[in-house]
Amino acid sequence: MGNSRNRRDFSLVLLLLLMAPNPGGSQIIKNKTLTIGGIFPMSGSWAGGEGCQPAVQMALSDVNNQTDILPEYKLEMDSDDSQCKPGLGTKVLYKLLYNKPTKLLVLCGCSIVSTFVAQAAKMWKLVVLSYGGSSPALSNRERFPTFFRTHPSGTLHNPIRLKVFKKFNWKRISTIQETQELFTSTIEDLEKRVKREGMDIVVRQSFLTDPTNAVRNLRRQDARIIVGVFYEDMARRVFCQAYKEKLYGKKYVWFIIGWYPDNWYKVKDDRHNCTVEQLEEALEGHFTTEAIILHQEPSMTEVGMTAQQFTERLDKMLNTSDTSLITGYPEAPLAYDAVWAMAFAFHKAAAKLEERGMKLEDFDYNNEEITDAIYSAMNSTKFLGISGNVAFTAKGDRIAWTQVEQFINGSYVKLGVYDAVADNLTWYNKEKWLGGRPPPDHTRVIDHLRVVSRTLYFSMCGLAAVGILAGLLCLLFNYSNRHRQCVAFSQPAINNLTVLGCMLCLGCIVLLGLDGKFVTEHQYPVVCQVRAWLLSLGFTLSYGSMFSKIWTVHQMTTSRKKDRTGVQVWELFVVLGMLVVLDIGVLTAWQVLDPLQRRLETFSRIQPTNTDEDIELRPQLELCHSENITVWLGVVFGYKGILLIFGIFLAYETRSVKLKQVNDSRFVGMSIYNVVVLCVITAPISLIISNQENATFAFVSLAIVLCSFLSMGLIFVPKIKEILQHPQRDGQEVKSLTDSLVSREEEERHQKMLYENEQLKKQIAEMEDRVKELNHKLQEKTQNLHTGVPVAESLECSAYNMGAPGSVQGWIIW
Ligand code: ABU
Repeated sequence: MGNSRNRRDFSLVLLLLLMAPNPGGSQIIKNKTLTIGGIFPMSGSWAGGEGCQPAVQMALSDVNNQTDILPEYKLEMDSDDSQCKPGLGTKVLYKLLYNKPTKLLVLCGCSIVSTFVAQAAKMWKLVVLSYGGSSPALSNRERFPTFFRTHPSGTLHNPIRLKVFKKFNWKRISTIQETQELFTSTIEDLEKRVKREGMDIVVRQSFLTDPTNAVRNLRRQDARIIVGVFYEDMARRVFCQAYKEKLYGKKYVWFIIGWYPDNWYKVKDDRHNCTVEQLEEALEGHFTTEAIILHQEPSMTEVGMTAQQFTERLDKMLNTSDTSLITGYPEAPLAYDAVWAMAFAFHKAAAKLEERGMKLEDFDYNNEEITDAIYSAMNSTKFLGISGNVAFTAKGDRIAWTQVEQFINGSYVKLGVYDAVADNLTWYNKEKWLGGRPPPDHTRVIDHLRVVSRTLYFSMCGLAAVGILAGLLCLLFNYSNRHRQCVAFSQPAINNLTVLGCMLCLGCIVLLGLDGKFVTEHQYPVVCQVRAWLLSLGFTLSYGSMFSKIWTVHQMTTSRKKDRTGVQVWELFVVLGMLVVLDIGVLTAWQVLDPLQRRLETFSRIQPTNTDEDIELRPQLELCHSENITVWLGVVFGYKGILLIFGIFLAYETRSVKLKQVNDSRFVGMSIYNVVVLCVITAPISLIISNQENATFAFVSLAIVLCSFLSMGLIFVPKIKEILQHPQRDGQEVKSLTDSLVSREEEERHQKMLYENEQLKKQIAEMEDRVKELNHKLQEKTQNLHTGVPVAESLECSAYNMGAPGSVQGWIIW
């Protein structure tokens, strides 16, 4: 308490002294010199020396002009350029250490140099004060025991970033960083904080020298809210790549470090190939976060100047019209205050040392007491400087407010300030969004159920309805013409079952197109099961009845039973019944053991074409599925396939059979051909295209419609035609349909008899020729009787030549 009052009194006195005019502008005589070392990055990743070195010079001159601060001592500085390279920075440190005079403290900037310098300096008991070291890693007292900085730590940006994320409800954050301890530790701190708030770092990318792949990966991984931490030179390359990858615009929000000079992207840089306009386009709308490092009030500070006066003096020193291109210009107040902090600390330490009979100039890199005195004086230093309230935490860190700005139309607009100590964010509501509103933190993925097109569905239902109606008419026709021979001899009961089967299959078309548009998730499994039953039983009834007919015809024509007289109807029903029982058995087992369920198949996301909203559609398709569906389909397709193959064989075998009792067997055979061909095409193709809802539905429905129409047509159209052509005929029907039993065997016998007949005719013709010849010879003999040739001898020869007595030839001759 007393300590803090002392500090306040000290500051007040100091302020009054500083503000008091130097009487008569008299020459201030300070006869002793204290030398400090200065390491300035004049080029490289952060060329902050450009803006900070003049500020340091200004501060040294201002301190030296004060009689009450270090009245005996004049501060001098030996400095060199580190190019923001740790190796060169260390070399400069050694040069400072090994060259006289002894340095009492080292001022440095740029985190990567500060880290090396601060780590080495402890060996020389040297206090290091950084005006431009933001690395959170520097807040490690064990590693850097003599380190202080006026530059706030990079982690100071994270609380305000978090506030903004929360404000706009962003929970999925992506990061991209240059691989430097400074940035890695900033991102690690951000990750911890983000997790604590229930958010997530979803993408983390880093790069060493080339950001191309890291930026590309951000795009690939759908990064939207991107925190980028890198030096200014890399920032230009990152945004050039972001421009090329189109990782900017209304869907993206970039958060970058705010300590670059305002026109940092306009600096000529050969390491990227984007124009300033392109960079400006990519940068539009990005956010920056930074510590507030310029006193915000117009009031006088404790270093005898207002912030405004400081800026004017610095601008004059820099002698440039555009300070927005000078790196280190924003940090210049930190450099200026660093010198003042050092001066106050030396002043305090000198007084303390004097009590112990020691002096600051006694320092020789071994004297721990002097280092401790400077260290504790620095620790307790507190004043209102150009950069605001200067004070150091136990870790040597600077405490400061932070601000967030947005790049709107080519310039930075302050959106809000955050006081981390009071946890208070003041927001000015000046943000602008390229899309008119804050973008979401990820692409909104909307599940999109792929359903059968309504037009297709209702068209197929219409066709199915026509088919069912046609089936009903066929049933009616069968009933009303049951006494006509062409109907009565066609096994009308079996034909009715064929029609019924076709109607069931046609009805199934309605169920095939029932999807999420019409039924709920819970109703869908029922639809699946009813579909399976209807289609399977419909097929068995229609095809099975045709099969049983053709089977019976085949049995009839190949039967060896002599007493077989006609078709037994019960035989037809037995065959069909067996098939139906088999079907019911398999379907029941399937239903009980492994019932069909609704399964959603998900496809790769697609971009909707009719909206420019940041959404993607995830297509999903409802499918009927059961655990062992392949086994069940194998069983069902297996026995139905065997039935189809067997059916086609029987149809071929009985292709020319005309059976009175089954007068339409040849049409049934043709119908079987059709069904087999359509099933053989449809079954595998529908399995292959099962993820194309419209194509599958159209294909299967058309196959059902074709099978049903052809089957009913082939069975009923000839009968209808016959009845229409001969409406009055009763009991006599078309010959082609009702011929008597003629089997292929009979046909063969008939052919054989014809052949034998031909052979006999030939033999008869030969015999007749022979008879003619003999008659001719006889006539000659008769004439010879009158000329003296013996008749008996002549007859004997002829008889011998004609064959044995009693043979056909012989019989004909005689
Ligand atoms: N504001 C500049 C910080 C530079 C650095 O930490 O290296």
